[in-house]
Amino acid sequence: MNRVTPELIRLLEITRNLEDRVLIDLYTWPTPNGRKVSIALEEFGIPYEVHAIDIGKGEQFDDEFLKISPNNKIPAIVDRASGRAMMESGAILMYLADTYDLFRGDQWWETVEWLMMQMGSVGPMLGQAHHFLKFNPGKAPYAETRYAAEVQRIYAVLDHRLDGRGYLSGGYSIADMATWPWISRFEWQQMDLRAYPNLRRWYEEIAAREAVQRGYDVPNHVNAIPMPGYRH
Ligand SMILES: N[C@@H](CCC(=O)N[C@@H](CS)C(=O)NCC(=O)O)C(=O)O
Repeated sequence: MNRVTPELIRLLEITRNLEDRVLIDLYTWPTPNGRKVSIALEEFGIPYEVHAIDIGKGEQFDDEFLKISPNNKIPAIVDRASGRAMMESGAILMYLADTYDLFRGDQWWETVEWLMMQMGSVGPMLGQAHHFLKFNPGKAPYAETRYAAEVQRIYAVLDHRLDGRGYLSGGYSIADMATWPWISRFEWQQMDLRAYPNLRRWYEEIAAREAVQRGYDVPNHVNAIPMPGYRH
């Protein structure tokens, strides 16, 4: 029979203190790449402290930040336990999955495959679409055509992958956490999610997660999470 001993009470106190202790410093801004990591930290339940790096004001070029993120981009983290500083959202997500043994998907290498697909295709191509379609329309017709086609191709690939599958790699994983914030900019990409039923189902399901809603508003609230059929 288990007894409540003074040792057990002490152990519970230590565990509670550990839960309150900040483990990770997060340097970020409310963009798709930044939200990948704030959403992950919320999902993992890791106590973290947020440091806003205003990339509109050029704070990513400050000497102190460059020591953590030499490529002058958010997100970046510092793990207080090891002192390790890390840049690159994909590497950070793998580090968290590996360190805490969570959200690895059903098969680790499939998770890595879809995470890398996000890092190599989803992010860079959709990011270019934001530049040319949303912020500079009419300036470069070739680029607009090229990136609009790439966005449509990528949405179709993801929709096909999610046909008969809940998530990109078996269970909900870091691959989904990396991809979802980019799809949340579907309006900037001039995409109608209603034309991609599997991707839309996946998107709405993840949007309903409380950890995702908390992570979306880090370091500050900009807008409500866009939902298909609604305009923001
Ligand atoms: N491959 C990087 C991309 C990070 C990235 O592009 N971050 C943007 C914001 S979404 C940034 O910090 N831009 C500032 C700049 O380029 O000066 C990652 O996934 O972490």
